[in-house]
This record gives sequence, structure tokens and C-alpha cells, in this order.
Amino acid sequence: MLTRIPLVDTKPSITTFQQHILRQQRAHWPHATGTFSWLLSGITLATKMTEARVRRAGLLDILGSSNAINVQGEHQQKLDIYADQALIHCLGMRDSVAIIASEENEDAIVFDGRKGEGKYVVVFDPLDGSSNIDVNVSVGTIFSILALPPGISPEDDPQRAVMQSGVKQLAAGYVVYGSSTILVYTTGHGVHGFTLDPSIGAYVLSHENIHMPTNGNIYSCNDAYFETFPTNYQRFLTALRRGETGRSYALRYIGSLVADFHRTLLKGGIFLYPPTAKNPNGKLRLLYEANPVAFLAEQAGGAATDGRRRIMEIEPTEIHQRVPLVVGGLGEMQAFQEFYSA
Ligand code: P6P
Repeated sequence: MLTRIPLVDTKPSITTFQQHILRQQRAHWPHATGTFSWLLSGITLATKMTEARVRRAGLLDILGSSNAINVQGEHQQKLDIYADQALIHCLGMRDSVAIIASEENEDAIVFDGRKGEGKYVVVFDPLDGSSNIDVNVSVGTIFSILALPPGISPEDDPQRAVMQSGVKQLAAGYVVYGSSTILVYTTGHGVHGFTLDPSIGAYVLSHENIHMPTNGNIYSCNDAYFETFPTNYQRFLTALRRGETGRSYALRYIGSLVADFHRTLLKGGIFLYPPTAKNPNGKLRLLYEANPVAFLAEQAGGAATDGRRRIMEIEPTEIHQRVPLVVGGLGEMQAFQEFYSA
């Protein structure tokens, strides 16, 4: 006697990041071999390792500086070091990765013995916003994936292989370790967000096809430096505050790029880190902060400039190069441009 098995709804109630990558691969790169997807899974694994530490930072007594100083001359928080090592370890296990560059390491790292297997370059800020770790404010990991340029041997010229303009990015994303842990990424086919479900240890699709609102009601910058911003930035911010751009705004500034950008991506508005007296070229890094943020912003319908130029068209001249960053919805970016160019 046959036992009837009740029909099961096979429509997935959840889509994991891994499933989403494979779906994107089938849709856009049907002939792909899966090495790119395998690479992305290495990044997500490293962020889960970091997330576990971030969640328990206070308990593990790893708060506070490790007394090491990184290439930026900043006191390295122990979590910075852990996050950096987790990414180096996980990406080192992916034969398709030829070179990595990190905010925490002066020079690019070449994975030797890849015998031509290495096809990708990965640049990252392993733990952005580290100055906020001790006060339990959101921090994040930012990454950008590029192809190894043809004709460049990783061993011979790793720096040149890393220094590519943002339009060459194959994928970019971030993980924000906040009230929940959210991964947001793009491969050039929209921007998608995944929330980490600790009960199953998987990133689950929670924000499909994110679009940045054309106009928002929040502007974000470190107001303490206002007096040292260039006058065109001051003119724009003063007009914004007075409602002269036609909308009213609130100021929100967390001091962690990933958290400030994540809010701008979802709510719209504008984030600015202008040139200042202390950082005349801006503070944020082109390769592993501004470029991935710009790729995501543009894919979500927004824009990102250094005040004048499209971020993604800037040709890098050094790995840790700083740039001013203005990123937001098209409405605010247009208003900024009018004041900047006036
Ligand atoms: P400031 C954090 O240290 C960081 O690198 C970014 O995450 C953040 O946007 C910026 O610096 C904050 O800098 O000068 O406002 O403290």
C-alpha cells in the first residue's frame, strides 16, 4: 500500500547568501566554474569568525589596544588584528585569490605557489570604525574584488595589480556588526542584503534589490571639522541646514563609515567626509573604503564623488591613498554639485 506523502511547498521560505551567489552565477555567468562563488564564501566565513568575536568582545577581555601600531599609525585594537588574520586565513584557502591588500598591512600580500590559479585580487578594511569598538558602536568589514590584470605577475608587481580604478571592481560589499549583522554586496547586478541568523549560522536574504531613495532627510558629516572644510562644502552644508535646498534635514553621524553608509543606502540623504586641516586629502581610503561604497551606491541608484570626480574613475597612485568622499541619493548629490561648482 503506497503511503501518500503530503505535497511540500518547495518555494524556499529563505534564501541563503550561498544560494543567492549561485543563482546570480547561473543567471549572469552560466559558464562560470564556481571559483568566484567559492571566493565570496571565504569572505563570509571570515566575517562570521569576526562576528563571533565582536559579539563577545567585552567577555573575552580583548577590548583595548593591542599596543601594536598599524600602517596608519593608529593603535590596533585586538579585534582589528583578529579580523585581518581571519580574512587572510580564509582567502589563503581559496586558490583563486592571487593577491590581497588590507588596511592593516603596509604592502600587498601575494599568495605564492598558486601556479597561475590566482585570478582575483581582494582588498579590504577588516574592521572599519575600530575606534568605536570599546564603546560598543557598530563596526564593519568592507571588501572589494578585482580581477588580476592580464600580463601582471603577482610576484613581480603586486602593488600595480592592486591599484586599479573602481570601475574595474567585479564585486564589493560590507558587513555591519550592529544590532544585527548584515552583509550587503553587489556583483554589478543590484545591491542585496543578508541578515546573519545565528541559529543556523547563515546569512539569509533580507533586503533584495536595495534602492537608495533619490531624496532623503539626513545628512552625515563630522560637524566638529566644519570650520576647516573647504568653503564650497561649508556653503552647501549651511544651505542644507537652512532648508535652502527645499527639504529639511537631521544630522546623524556615527563615526563608522559602514554604519553611516548603511543608513544612507537604506534611508537616502548624503554622507560627506570632506578635506580637513588634519586630512587635506580626506581621511577615507580609496581602494578599500570609497571604491566599494561607491560601487554599492551607484548600483543602488545613488552616486559617489570626491567632490569633483566620480570616485570609481579615480586612478589610484598608492595602496593606502586617501580621498574625500561625498556619497548619497541623486537629489542630494545634485544639490551638492550645484553648490560645489558655484
Ligand atoms: P572621524 C573610523 O575610524 C573611520 O575610518 C571611518 O569608519 C569613519 O567614517 C571615519 O573614520 C570617522 O572619522 O574623523 O569623524 O572620527
